[in-house]
Amino acid sequence: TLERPLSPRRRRTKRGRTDSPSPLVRVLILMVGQAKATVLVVGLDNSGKTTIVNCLRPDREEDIAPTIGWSVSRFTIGKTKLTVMDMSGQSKYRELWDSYYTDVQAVVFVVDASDRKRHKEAHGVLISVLGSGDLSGLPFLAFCNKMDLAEAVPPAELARALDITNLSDRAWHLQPCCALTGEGVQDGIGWLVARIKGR
Ligand code: G3D
Repeated sequence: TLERPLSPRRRRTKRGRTDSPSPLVRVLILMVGQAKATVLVVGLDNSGKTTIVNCLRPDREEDIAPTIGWSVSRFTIGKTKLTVMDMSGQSKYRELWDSYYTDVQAVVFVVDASDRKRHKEAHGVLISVLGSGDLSGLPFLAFCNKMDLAEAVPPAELARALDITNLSDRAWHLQPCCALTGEGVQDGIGWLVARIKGR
């Protein structure tokens, strides 16, 4: 789905999010078993990590708290338990990240597609994350977030800016999304869950 445009928005809840997974994700949910997984969610501050995590939680009424340092969230998709480590992208916290790289089964990297001037910085962070030995070979999902904004770059352009297309040592997927509405988020996680099960 690298260049797939976002479809017209699905029906939304009063809080502005889609209220059911797509048919594709429902099929993936049926396919997954009892696997437990720890998923590392990283990205620059303000990229939308907290919004994505809250959008996936069954308890959708929870308020979105600002990310300070790091936080751990647990939620379930189908029968697969996911633990998400949502860490601030602010540079003063980055040295904390690698202490959470052990016992991780997948990596999610969130990028604000509309913030073109920070894509180089995001690329630098991504290099350091994917360069960690603890994370080598793990399935890698990149969310190209904030696709609802006019300034958002096309996913293919973001893939070039982050040099994702040259990744050959792991399964990867670039998913355009809008965390505010949930569009694309569950599809991306569905891909990740299927990859974790397949390992
Ligand atoms: P972080 O956890 O990566 O730091 P947040 O980022 O999830 O806190 O999101 C930062 C800001 O971006 C929030 O706005 C949030 O509402 C907004 N945001 C997240 N995803 C999207 C998206 O897909 N589209 C748009 N337009 N905005 C998004 P505020 O105003 O609360 O700071």
